[in-house]
Amino acid sequence: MDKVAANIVTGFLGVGKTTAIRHLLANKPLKERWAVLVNEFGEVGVDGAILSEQGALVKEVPGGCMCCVAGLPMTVGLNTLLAQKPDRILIEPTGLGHPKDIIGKLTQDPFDSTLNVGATITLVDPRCIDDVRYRENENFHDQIALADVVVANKLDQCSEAQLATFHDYVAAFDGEKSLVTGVEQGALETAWLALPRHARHAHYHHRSDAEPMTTLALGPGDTFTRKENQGQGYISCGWLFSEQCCFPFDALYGLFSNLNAQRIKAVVNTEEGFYAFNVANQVITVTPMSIETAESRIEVIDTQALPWDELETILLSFLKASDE
Ligand SMILES: Nc1nc2c(ncn2[C@@H]2O[C@H](COP(=O)(O)OP(=O)(O)OP(=O)(O)O)[C@@H](O)[C@H]2O)c(=O)[nH]1
Ligand SMILES: [Mg+2]
Repeated sequence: MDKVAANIVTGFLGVGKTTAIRHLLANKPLKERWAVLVNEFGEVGVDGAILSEQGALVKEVPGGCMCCVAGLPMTVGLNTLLAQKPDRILIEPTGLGHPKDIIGKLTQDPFDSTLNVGATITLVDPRCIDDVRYRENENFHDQIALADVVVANKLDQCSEAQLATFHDYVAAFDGEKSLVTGVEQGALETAWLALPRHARHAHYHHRSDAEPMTTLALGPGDTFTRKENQGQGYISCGWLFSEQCCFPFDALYGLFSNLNAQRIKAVVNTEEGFYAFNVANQVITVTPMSIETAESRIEVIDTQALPWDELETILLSFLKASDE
């Protein structure tokens, strides 16, 4: 049996992984079918909806690092995609995951007989390197250590000096890199996926602190449900709203713009249609989507617990106001 090409596209929370995978999907060879396995720290899973817009086969593993959540969601997700015989699988681990263990798991039994894992691409926001909170973060470090291709993203936001610091920082890592470069808007070239992978002897260790995975779902007649997650110094709260819920666009935009959270991601049914809302580095991006009916998903991530109840009251008040 031919092995299926696979690549990991990794990088810290909000660096632009999903944007980069969308770009790769838009530029893939026309004849090929590509699939995406997307893993999120938050419980509701927002990136899957964003990536599905690109017409790829998508499988989501929400609720924490996919090598940690028990119940084999990563194996189940990969097998579901492999059963559809794609030409390539792109894997987006959560920015708050364990890239070493994920690569280890993908390159050993049983996946080494079905997947041909190519270059691992790590995206980095050069502005983070001067910030000790990132530099001292084990995942941030591991993601660069394990990369074959290191790409500075968000070049539009960073200075020449920050870019020079990025190149010096990456050059100081042991081990060969196939390419170190920079882009805007995750504009990765598909040819980079075929660059050589340098074996790094990562070995998968099953984590004993694994939490069982449960998929967040609405009960019959429920308007919404919510779930929090916590780990690696981050806390998230995600809400899932029923298909009937419709939010006022301006009120939601105002709320997300003023909420002081490290990361907000949402795909929401608004009075103006479906929109993806994204906040990273205090900058909000809004993208119209072609979905017609779906549940609305909102995920907020920060290093501390935010007043989730208050936030929920505000979200529900928007629904009441739009009913009137
Ligand atoms: N200014 C600027 N914004 C960018 C660039 N690339 C991505 N973004 C924005 O950064 C935000 C996060 O992008 P995503 O692609 O969702 O990032 P991610 O790494 O998948 O995020 P998580 O999955 O939550 O870790 C979005 O608002 C993007 O529009 C860029 O080159 N420049
Ligand atoms: Mg993402």
